[in-house]
Amino acid sequence: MNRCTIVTALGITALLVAGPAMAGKAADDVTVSGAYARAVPPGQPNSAAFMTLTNGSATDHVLLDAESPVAKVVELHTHLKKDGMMQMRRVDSIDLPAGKETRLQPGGYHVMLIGLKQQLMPEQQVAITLVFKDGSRTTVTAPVKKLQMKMMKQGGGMNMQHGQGGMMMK
Ligand SMILES: [Cu+2]
Repeated sequence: MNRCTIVTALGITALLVAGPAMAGKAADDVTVSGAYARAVPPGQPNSAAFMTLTNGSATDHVLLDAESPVAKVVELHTHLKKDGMMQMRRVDSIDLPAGKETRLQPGGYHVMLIGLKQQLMPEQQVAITLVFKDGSRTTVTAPVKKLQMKMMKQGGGMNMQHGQGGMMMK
């Protein structure tokens, strides 16, 4: 009798676990590619991470939050032009429309890393967890990269970063 009850309970649990997965969780539907975090010099308290989020499903999803162990506070930000100046502003969420690619890139949406607990140097890896509105989460590993702008020294191609645009996340 007891055994029967346990088997039944397990069966119900299995149904409950399998059910939501079939509804299309954002973590399953959204593919993250090209993630990276910006390298910062010593003493710089903040940085940002960028990536492309591709929602390959027929369901709209929403990115609600992000987390990372390298910063005290992590926020979703965008850039707005105000009085001719680019300003950052926190956003409550970032829409990930069905079948569309949403880019987090310099000058636009980004994951803001505030109060760095460590210096971000090239070749390091930063874990970033994306939290979606439906409660599902994805953690990506973002390599730390120097942004291009400070690398143009003598005009030649010597300072070009390799692999630009060709990076794939596993
Ligand atoms: Cu920002």
